[in-house]
Amino acid sequence: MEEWLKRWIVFKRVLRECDVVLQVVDARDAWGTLNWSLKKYLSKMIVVVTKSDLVGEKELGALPRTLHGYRWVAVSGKTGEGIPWLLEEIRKATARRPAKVGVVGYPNVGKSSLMNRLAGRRAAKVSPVPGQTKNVQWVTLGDILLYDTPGVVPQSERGVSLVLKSAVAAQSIPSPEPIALEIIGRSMEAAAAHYDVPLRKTDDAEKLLIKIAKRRGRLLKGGEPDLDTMARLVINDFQRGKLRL
Ligand SMILES: Nc1nc2c(ncn2[C@@H]2O[C@H](COP(=O)(O)OP(=O)(O)OP(=O)(O)O)[C@@H](O)[C@H]2O)c(=O)[nH]1
Ligand SMILES: [Mg+2]
Repeated sequence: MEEWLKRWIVFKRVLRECDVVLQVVDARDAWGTLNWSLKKYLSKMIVVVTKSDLVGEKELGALPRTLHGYRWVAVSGKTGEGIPWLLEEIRKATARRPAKVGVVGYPNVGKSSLMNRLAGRRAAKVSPVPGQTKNVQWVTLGDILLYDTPGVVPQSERGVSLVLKSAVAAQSIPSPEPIALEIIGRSMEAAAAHYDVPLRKTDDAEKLLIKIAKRRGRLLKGGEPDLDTMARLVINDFQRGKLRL
């Protein structure tokens, strides 16, 4: 499986399943390293502006109170500055215990360093070369479960256009979910109508795919929707012209 797809899958799982998501950005370029496309996770997201030791008070002070709507806290994975405050914010953000807390962000912003600081020990490998963390790694910190993830850049179009042009068969795609979401996202109304599921205003492509999988009875053993299989079916339908968008 292609590396970016593996990362993407881990990233989406952590976003979906964690109670709190720490989106880590680099203080030297907070705006540039902020993934703008994660708005739907806003309510459980805390933006962590790390490497604050590398910028002056003035630069931090110049950041608005929220970054594109996200509340943020400044820390340093190097000096430990701001870490106790962040821990307090995490505890306040969810009543769930143990609390699942995911750490996401661009490659090399300082996710693993932050996790090590929060955990108070060297649990994850840190490196100046982007792409150090290859898989999700977790540590427990009392009643908090911390998940470190590989860095991802916002979802790119790689591979998707080929599938949309039907140049690649649905069966041969290692991870069909992002592509099916792209297809559904083109016209949620048409997709909802085709699969005969109700469409709510609050639905996004992911919610719709879940509904479609349930409607079609594509479920895993535990009753969870089988998104992988359903995504393949959506791509198939699209490629064969059954699903018109
Ligand atoms: N000065 C300073 N350097 C930091 C800080 N946090 C991380 N670094 C450095 O930034 C580089 C990347 O840190 P990592 O923690 O490995 O970053 P990551 O986000 O986990 O990277 P990937 O796993 O590759 O996505 C390393 O050289 C760290 O030493 C910080 O708060 N201050
Ligand atoms: Mg890392």
